[in-house]
Amino acid sequence: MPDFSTDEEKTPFRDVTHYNNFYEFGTGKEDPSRYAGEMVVDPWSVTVEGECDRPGTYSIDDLVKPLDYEERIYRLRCVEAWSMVIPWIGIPLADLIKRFEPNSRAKYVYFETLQDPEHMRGQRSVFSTIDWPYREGLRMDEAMNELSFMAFGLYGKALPKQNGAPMRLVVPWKYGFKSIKSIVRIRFQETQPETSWNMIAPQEYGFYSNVNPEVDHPRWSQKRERRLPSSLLSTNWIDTRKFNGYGEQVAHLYKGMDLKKYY
Ligand SMILES: Nc1nc2c(c(=O)[nH]1)N[C@H]1C(S)=C(S)[C@@H](COP(=O)(O)O)O[C@H]1N2
Ligand SMILES: [Mo]
Repeated sequence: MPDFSTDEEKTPFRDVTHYNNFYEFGTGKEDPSRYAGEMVVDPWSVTVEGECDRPGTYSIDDLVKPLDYEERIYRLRCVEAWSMVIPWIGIPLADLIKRFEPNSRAKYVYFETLQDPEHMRGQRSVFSTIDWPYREGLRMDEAMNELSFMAFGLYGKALPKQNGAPMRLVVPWKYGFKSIKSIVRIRFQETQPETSWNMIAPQEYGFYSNVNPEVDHPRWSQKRERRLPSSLLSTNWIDTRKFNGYGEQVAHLYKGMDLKKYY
């Protein structure tokens, strides 16, 4: 299965779990590993609503148990110009979505992260720019693409809390912020959903946000990325690839669209 793997060196477990973005626990890269332990993930349920024939509240066990896990080794490219290679455990997002039987009005799927300020200190911070809960979304055909993945684990273990336990999205051809963590709500919609970073700064973070080295972020270049781990002594800069190297599987989704405009 060459499409779902890579020969590139995997980022060590330690870096995958101690250099994170999860603003619910603070904006520092080590805040999530330090504080996500406070998040309560058991019990966990996910509300499914909107344009589908099987709405309802599902326990995480209901969602996970009947399905077979697979491993996928994907590149993750953050919009901040660092990247990792992570072995995820999970299921194709399409398989999960089909169980809810979206109807013909479902053009987009929206996701929401847990909101629990008592246990998520970043949600209590007066400096926070995000209007909680963290929100993301995909066009339906993007969500049904074979690459879109719902992860329950990494490196063969259940997802660490700082990586988005118990269930997070992985959309490897888009900037990392689309891969929303600790999901509690899935909604099928006719209209394009509002998404957190797009609401904060639409000129910097588009709804689509496909990885594209030809379109710079207004404040920095996207031509290259720092492949982790890196230190002051050794920084591994590599060229960023269009669609993060997944163009063969996804470029067709954007035919006729101005990818610069939709950044
Ligand atoms: N709920 C939530 N999901 C989130 C984020 C966040 O702050 N909150 N950060 C995003 C960003 S910017 C990135 S790069 C990835 C990082 O995933 P990782 O920490 O597992 O590597 O998570 C994404 N998902
Ligand atoms: Mo990111």
